[in-house]
Amino acid sequence: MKEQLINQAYDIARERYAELGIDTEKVLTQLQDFHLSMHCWQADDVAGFESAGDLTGGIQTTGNYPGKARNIDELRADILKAKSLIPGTHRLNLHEIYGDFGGKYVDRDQCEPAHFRSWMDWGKATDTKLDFNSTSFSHPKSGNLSLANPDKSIRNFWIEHTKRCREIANAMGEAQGDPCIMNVWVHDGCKDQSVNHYMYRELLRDSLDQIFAKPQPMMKDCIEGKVFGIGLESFTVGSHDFYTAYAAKHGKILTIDTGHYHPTESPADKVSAVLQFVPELMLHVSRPVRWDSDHVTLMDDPTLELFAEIVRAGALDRVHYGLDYFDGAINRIGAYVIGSRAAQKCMLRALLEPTSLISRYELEGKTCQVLTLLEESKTMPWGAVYDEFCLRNNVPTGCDYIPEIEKYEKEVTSKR
Ligand code: RNT
Ligand code: ZN
Repeated sequence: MKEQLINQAYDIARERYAELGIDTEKVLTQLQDFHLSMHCWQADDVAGFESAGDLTGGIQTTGNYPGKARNIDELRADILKAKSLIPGTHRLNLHEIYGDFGGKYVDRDQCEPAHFRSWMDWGKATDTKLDFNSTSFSHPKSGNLSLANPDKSIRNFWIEHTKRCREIANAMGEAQGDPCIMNVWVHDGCKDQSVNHYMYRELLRDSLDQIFAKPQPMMKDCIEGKVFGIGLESFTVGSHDFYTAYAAKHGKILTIDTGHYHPTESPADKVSAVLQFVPELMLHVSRPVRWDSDHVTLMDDPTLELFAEIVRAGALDRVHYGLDYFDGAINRIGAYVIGSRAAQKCMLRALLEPTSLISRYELEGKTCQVLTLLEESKTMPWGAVYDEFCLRNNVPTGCDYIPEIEKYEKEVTSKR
């Protein structure tokens, strides 16, 4: 019955969109081809399996909702549960601290592909391609400076770590026959007034040059800047200017984390600017509430605008779609499902925009027509198209995933 209603609503939506020259069947195929890179760290508040140490490095999770994943098996089960409620096929983005260390302490300058072999097997078995991240935070040598540390031994330690991470990423890429996207984000910065900025940035640049010197054909590097971190408020070595310039000069992928900009700055507006100079983008889709708070992604205006800008730029295949939020205050499976589905809805709405029609009006100077189309697009029946997408992917439509999440909570996560 419900299925029938969804089909009927979709049929109507298809005709409404056809009037605007949009083929919803084509859009559904495009959406099927839109793969998120789900971040493993929402499942356990960025704890990882290396040690029981605190989360450091200028990032924080708040909340202590019960049931977070405590080990690799729980984390894998949670990810699979979440994936079963999200239409489409998606990647998993791992941090180095999520290796399969077999109960041993493996320091960051000792990690190797073997520690991720079981992840690669799991990826194959579950049709999940892997992406990767070096981890400079939550370690006794993290301090305030890692790759930009004037102390040679500490800097070399992190250079070694990051080089090894590229080896691991390359092995993942080989195993899955598809490049693994590896992100480098380091927290390096200063809490208070400081004067050695040129030196820190010179050191970071040199560290990156060393790290990237070896070609790794089955992985791609991306680099992520930000404005500030908690406890490192006054200065960030890896600022946006720094990484944008580095990525442009060396042909690296730039990571845009939507929580990493000044509050009135638009991450969406970066897309058409930096894609003139960098080959590709990696997104970290998040939701900053007053600061880089990493709340669960929603279908909000900044995210809609971001995906719209990618589609308008014709850059769908030059972007990698990572998620990056970690809310410890709500059901973590729900956090994955809400955020992933929200990102998909933003992409769907971007794909359903009558861009060529709007573009024509714009070039003819018909601003009223442009605004009309943009405004009316908001209330077009895109929701019926998303429901149909869920139906065709055999996942619950609308709020129907609530009982599934409640059941998993009752039977699994509440017993942890
Ligand atoms: C931190 C960055 C970084 C991390 C993850 C865990 O501000 O956004 O991407 O969130 O690597
Ligand atoms: Zn990020």
